[in-house]
Amino acid sequence: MAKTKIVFINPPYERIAPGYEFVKHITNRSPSLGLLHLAAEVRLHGYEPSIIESDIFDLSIDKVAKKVVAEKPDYVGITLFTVGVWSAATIARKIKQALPNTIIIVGGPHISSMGPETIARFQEFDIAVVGEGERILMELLHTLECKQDLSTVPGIIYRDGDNIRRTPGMAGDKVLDKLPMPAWDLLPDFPHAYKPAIYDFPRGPVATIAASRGCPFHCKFCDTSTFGAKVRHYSPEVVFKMMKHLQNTYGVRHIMFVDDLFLASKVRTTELCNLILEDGMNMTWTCTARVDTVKPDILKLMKKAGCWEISFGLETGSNELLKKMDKVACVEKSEQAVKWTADAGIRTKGLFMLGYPGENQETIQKTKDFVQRIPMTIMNLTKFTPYPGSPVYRDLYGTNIRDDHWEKMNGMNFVWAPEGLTVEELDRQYQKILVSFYRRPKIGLYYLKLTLQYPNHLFRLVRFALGYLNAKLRSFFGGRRGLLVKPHEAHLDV
Ligand code: B12
Ligand code: SF4
Repeated sequence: MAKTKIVFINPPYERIAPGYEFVKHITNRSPSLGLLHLAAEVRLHGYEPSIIESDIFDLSIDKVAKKVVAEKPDYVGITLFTVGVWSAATIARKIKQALPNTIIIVGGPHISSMGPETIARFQEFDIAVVGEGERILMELLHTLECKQDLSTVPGIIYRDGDNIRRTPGMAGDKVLDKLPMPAWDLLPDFPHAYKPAIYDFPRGPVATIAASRGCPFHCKFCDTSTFGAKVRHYSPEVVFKMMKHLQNTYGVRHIMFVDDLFLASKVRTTELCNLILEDGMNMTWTCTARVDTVKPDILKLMKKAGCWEISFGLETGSNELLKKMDKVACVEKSEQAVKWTADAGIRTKGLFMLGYPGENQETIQKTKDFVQRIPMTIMNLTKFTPYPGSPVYRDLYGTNIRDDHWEKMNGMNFVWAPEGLTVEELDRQYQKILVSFYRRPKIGLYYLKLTLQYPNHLFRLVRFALGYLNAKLRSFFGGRRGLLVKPHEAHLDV
């Protein structure tokens, strides 16, 4: 008997500002780990899943829809970040036109925070799954197959005539070990097509793992609605097993841990490091950490076990802004943590944002001073975006944010400006902060050395440089005097 088919889609979304398409050669191209987990779960229960990674293969909305229609699946599962909602809805509409009986299920961070609004707005989506998806999706599929009442399924949003109904959620297991291993084998051209941002790893191939889910902090800009405040985790043994599997089966040489709080437990981190060291596993890895979770002893052990880079959410150089963000951190602690990390021989990636409510010329100057003062090797600056699901979204909604900015919510557009600053000024300062960090001889020298040590990055850099040159020339010949953004595409009318 033919198996029931489910196509999972990571839809295309605007990841690069118009005019800057050449940037794709150096940006992060990681797959959706959520879909890999879901595909593994449904396969375990006898379904036949497949995965479409739109952006990684430059698939347009039309191409994705055509691919799905050709498959004639019984179900389609789409993962939704806020930025991808509109393109996902267009894909769903096209699928529904060709295959009216295919049931379209959505989930992911946007649904966990804006589920009812999204289902009400987009008739193309049939059912939404809120929060962690594995168990809920299985219960949902079982209920649909048996044509039972949807009100018995936990954690879903569905239509009942003209009404939108939401069922109560379910608590997840404290230990995640029972989940099947993510279905990396279903990813086309894995691991070679999936690369983190340039210089963000020493040598590929690379894969991602989420060793834990959830974060107990409540930073006001952060959307934690999918996994909530309770940290749940895999045992160190299972994380180690996943790393070993990736190394032995796919030749993976670098792991990116994407947990919100990889260092939530020093005990678990120590155990994982010891397992790696006992095995002699020759692998590098990166993770994220809060500045208050690192100390010299654990950093030294992590370095020995292959840790290559830690991403810290440093956010800003202003204590006043950190307080407004409820970050429960201070600039002095951040500085200490970055110094300890550098002393241990691990690179620091600093994650910053510009334009948070309360930002002004003084806080911007503090950030510029801060980034030059600390021994950080890579700086990631995002344009403050009030993502639905973050506490600050609720604070700002009703001022000058509009929900039809969803497709611009990718951290690369200012969809909101703090009092006293315009979007134009923020854009100017955005460039200046990055330039103040990167245009220093010691940073230039560092990247030169890194390129010589790991020449695999050179190829991407050359493609990026050629793309940039091409865009500049086209702009001059098109009468835009070198400006890369076409004027009508430059800003949102906030
Ligand atoms: C790794 C990561 C990335 C990677 C990979 C992205 C990807 N497609 O997965 C990269 C670097 C590419 C990335 C990019 C961006 N990211 Co990101 N990213 C993350 C991070 C740190 C981990 C994601 C992860 O792998 N989680 C583990 C897996 C298992 O969980 P999951 O994907 O959520 O899936 C589970 C459930 O959501 C649900 N589910 C998901 N999809 C579906 C679909 C169906 C049908 C069902 C039933 C269930 C379901 O079930 C899954 C299994 O339990 C999260 C933070 C977080 N804690 O999740 C931020 C996060 C998801 N990113 C975020 C953002 C904003 C972005 C960007 C838009 C901008 C930016 N600043 O980086 C871009 C572009 C987004 C895109 N469409 O890819 C926000 C999303 C907020 C929002 N409302 O949109 C988050 C929540 C960070 C935050 N706290 O604010 N990101
Ligand atoms: S920013 Fe980091 S520490 Fe703060 S709530 Fe989000 S995941 Fe947790």
